Amino acid sequence: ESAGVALDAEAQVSQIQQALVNNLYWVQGKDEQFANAHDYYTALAHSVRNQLLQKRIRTAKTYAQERAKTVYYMSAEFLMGRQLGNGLINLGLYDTMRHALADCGLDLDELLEREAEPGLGNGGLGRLAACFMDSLTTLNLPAVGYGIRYEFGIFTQLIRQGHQVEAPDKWLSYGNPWEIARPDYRVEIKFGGHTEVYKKDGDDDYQVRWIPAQTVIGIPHDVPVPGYGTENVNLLRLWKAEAGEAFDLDAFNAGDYFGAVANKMISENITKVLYPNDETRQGKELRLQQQYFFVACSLQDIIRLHLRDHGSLENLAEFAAIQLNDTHPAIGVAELMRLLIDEYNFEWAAAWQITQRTFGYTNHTLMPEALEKWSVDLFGKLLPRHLEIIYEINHRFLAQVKLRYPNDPDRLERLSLIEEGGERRVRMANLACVGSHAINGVAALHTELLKQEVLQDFYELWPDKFSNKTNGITPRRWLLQCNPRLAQLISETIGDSWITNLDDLKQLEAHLDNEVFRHAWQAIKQENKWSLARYIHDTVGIKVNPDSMFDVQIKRIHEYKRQLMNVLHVITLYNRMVQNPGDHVVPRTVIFGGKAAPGYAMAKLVVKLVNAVADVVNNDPIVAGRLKVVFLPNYNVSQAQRLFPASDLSEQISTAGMEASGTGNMKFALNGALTIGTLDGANVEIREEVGADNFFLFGLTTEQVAACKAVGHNPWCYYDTNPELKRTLDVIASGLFSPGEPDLFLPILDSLLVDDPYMVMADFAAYVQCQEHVSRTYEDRDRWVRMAILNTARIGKFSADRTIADYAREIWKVKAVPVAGE
Ligand code: 26W
Repeated sequence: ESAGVALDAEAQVSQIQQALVNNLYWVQGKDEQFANAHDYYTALAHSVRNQLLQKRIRTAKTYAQERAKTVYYMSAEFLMGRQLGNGLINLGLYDTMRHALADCGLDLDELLEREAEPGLGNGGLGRLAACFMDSLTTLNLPAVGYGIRYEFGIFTQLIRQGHQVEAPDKWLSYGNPWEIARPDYRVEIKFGGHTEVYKKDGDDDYQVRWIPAQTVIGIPHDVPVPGYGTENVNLLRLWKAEAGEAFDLDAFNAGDYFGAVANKMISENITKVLYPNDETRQGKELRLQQQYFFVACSLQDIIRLHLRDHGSLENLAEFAAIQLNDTHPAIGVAELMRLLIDEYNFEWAAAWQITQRTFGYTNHTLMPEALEKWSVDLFGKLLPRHLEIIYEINHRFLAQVKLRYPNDPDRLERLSLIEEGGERRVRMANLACVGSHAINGVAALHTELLKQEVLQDFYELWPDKFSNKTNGITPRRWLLQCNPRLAQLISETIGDSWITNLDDLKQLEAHLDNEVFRHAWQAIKQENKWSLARYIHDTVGIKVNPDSMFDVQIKRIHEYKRQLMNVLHVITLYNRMVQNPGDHVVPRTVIFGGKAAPGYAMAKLVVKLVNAVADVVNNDPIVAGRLKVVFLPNYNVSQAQRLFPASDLSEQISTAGMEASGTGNMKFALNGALTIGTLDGANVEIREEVGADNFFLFGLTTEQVAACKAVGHNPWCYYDTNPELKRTLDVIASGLFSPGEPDLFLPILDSLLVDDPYMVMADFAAYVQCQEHVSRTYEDRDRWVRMAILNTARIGKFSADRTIADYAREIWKVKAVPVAGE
């Protein structure tokens, strides 16, 4: 029996090696003599991809046979992270592969590093979509993720003289082994032109038709999405825009060959680059084109598949659940109506019922400036038929509202899909609410605030449409893959069921009093910190002390996330050392990572401030290595996978009521970091789960922030009454961090002292005091380790498997369709 297993394993290893050599030869066109690490990576990627495709083919057959209801997750962003390591883990091949490669003198870790990161998202929203795809497949739920194949993903962040500089992200330049283009499933997408009324032959009714001005082709690129320990493989289908077949025949015929080819670029621009704005809207025409393009492509694809399996669109909602990831795909509501009415001859009422039953809408932000609104003018030029349909939806909707609230013109104005007064604009959140049967927020607090504030009128109209679905993360990438040492210790201690049933981590609590276990836990954190220290040294040349507390804030740079408050704390610690060099301090390494939107001046200035403070603090002998500040350039998913396992302290310090959920907060806790945080987003629920004793809470609550603003927040009084805060701002004003540019940071000081919209001044004292408590706790290392273990043990709720199971049961009504093994 065991000899048979050993033989099988040996056979598997030699099979893997054979496949690798074959792919090297036939895919890369090289043999072992000329192959470099990248060739080996590509060959290996093809081996894994081939296995995934085999499973994908069987999955597609099973789903079609079973006529299964399918989830279509529409998202302008999918921040998938690297695929090779994840594919190996999900296929159960990771260890075998490592040995098979080592046998040929190859290092798996080195090959994994060769993969370009597919950065097709900005931050939380895109990464959530990626975690959801992993969980959908792991739960055997039939699903397709629909999105955009950006030729350039989120920009590469460089730091030059402490300033952020953006460079293009050429992630496709060495090819992409994970995608397969499907030109046979191409679709045509129209833009512009006008509409006209006509009479169909033999029909008394008038119909509308759209005479577009331009046609673009959408080519699907399929990426297989494996699940953990399952035969199922779902698809991520990303659309690339190309010019129409005879893209400009007239110009060709007129002899303008060059002009015709140049014209091609206009179409291809649509999927050229990801907009790098997070939470701020820019009413750019190209962005609306991107949104319509991928949604229209996806709806045609959904309809093609549905008609193939079910013959008629009458029952679309029974077999298709389309989820709108924020309002970016909300134009889908108007597009499905157009398809049903103009192309498939449905009556309005029937089309509307199908549409509403098919769509669900997830809101991801409370920030008013992030709510998408498109100028009616721009909208009508690009999508004239859709604008008509939106007006008709609005007309019928408001008539219904008027019946319910006969004398409430203000309410009508607020609910309208069209914002009046000034430039008229289409409100995409209102369109999404009206066109969906389910609306959800992404954390308990966020959903409550949606109901009470941003979407209050819709909540009063349809309370039953609303629900909460607290975000989650995939434990595969965010523990098993990124923290193999901790994953192994956990599996040795409680078994490996936690990988697909994260609540089982609770069993770790029984081992809390086991000293050997606690020491092993601490040793792993220490090793992870050593390896991060090496990475920091290699990337930015800073030597950090691995025995110091690793205090980490990694997320997009945004004023509401308050990286500034963190820097102010660092300056305060520095001031103390300068004033009282002999005082005892708990050594810290404060690590920042994150990108600022290229047009967001204040966020970019914060990046510069962090780097400037680092320059001073890291080089002052008085500090004597007790405080180090590190800004890691180009934070992305791959870097995150190094950071979470090595963190001691997780900074989740947004102004209460502003962070919808956060998901990094969950990744830290899962990897045994303790949180210092406000009562915001999912922090509230994390604290509930891990226990108040195991969470460092500080700061104003949402209600207190609102009350403070209502009476008129006066930041000056904090400056006047808190000498340490005064000193900290004075040091910035002195120019210590901006030699030769004394006014550089004035906009930051102005913002803090004039209106302080994010309540940094109001929360500062509480934050500093809480940080002192953190330091004292860290000194009692055994206590800290116990708290860390409890964080990991009690974080099970935040598995994306739980989140997806909730969506599946309560919104999508989809059931698992497991694919049988070979
Ligand atoms: C139109 C510009 C724009 C672009 C992106 C507006 C808004 C966005 C996203 C909705 C921003 C985003 O990523 N939101 C984050 O979503 C995460 C997943 O739900 C939450 O955990 C974060 O709190 C939220 O900021």
